[in-house]
Amino acid sequence: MQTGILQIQAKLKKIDCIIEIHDARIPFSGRNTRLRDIIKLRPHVLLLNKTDLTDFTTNYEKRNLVEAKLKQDGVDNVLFTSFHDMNYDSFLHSQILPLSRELIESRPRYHRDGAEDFNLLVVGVPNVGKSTFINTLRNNQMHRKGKATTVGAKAGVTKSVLNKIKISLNPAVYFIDTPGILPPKVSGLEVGMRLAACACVPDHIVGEVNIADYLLFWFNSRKNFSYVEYFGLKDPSDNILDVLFKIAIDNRMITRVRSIVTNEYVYRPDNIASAAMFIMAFRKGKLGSFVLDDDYSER
Ligand SMILES: Nc1nc2c(ncn2[C@@H]2O[C@H](COP(=O)(O)OP(=O)(O)O)[C@@H](O)[C@H]2O)c(=O)[nH]1
Ligand SMILES: [Mg+2]
Repeated sequence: MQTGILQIQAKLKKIDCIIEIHDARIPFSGRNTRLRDIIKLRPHVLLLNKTDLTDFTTNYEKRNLVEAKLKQDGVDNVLFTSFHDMNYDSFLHSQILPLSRELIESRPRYHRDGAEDFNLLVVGVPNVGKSTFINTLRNNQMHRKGKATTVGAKAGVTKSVLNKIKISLNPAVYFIDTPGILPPKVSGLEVGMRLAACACVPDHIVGEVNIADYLLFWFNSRKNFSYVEYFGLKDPSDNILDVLFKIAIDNRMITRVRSIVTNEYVYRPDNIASAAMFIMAFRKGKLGSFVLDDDYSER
């Protein structure tokens, strides 16, 4: 999993600013600390994306707290985004471009002094929206008439050429068109569970039932019982197997297993399928809008 960092380091020579994307539901959990060493060399903007799944859109106090805490950690430039509902043109021209230009011009450009173009690299852990962002940029540019679109690699010199998407003419600003994939930093069980809940690590690694169990614990400990109504339960419960059993029965999620006692097939509620349904309800925002990292002071 180190390859992500190594690839980014290799590209870095030609990069003027790093745009890191992370899931807004976990502003602190899972961000790669090794990136910090890299960031010190380059200007850095953090996009906290998927704000549509959080209450950052309405709770400005929460935003300010998160920004202040990130600042303490050395992250000075934070933008809140939702790639699902945003005007990319206005985002680029009124936010990303002015901010990255200001950052780039305010410090020496290692290896790149004298270069007239600006290269921006998108990095982040899996599933935070890197491809969504880059693909939209690429599509937007392709549909623009009369302008050069993506700058492809030239035959034979592929190794030294970065594929770039031009987003501004004067000065020429490019996005490198493949993102840097960072391995999530799992510094403890709780962080691992939050990353898993946000799909930054594959479900089967942590296990669907474990992820659902963590979410149930998180909801109950915040006295948030939206899952009770959503899944038509009688009462809140802190027993994940009871909850999954009910969801499985209601949704006819049944699996056939061979009994070790009788060696005959028996039908059982499918806990994994109902756990997946529970997790999906959270991920799609059906249980409400949340910031899982709500214990700032402990982090
Ligand atoms: N709700 C929501 N989902 C998003 C947003 N941006 C991206 N996604 C979804 O998150 C998933 C992962 O996105 P992707 O771009 O593949 O992430 P990558 O792994 O970082 O490249 C996809 O299902 C996207 O549709 C957003 O702002 N809000
Ligand atoms: Mg991707």
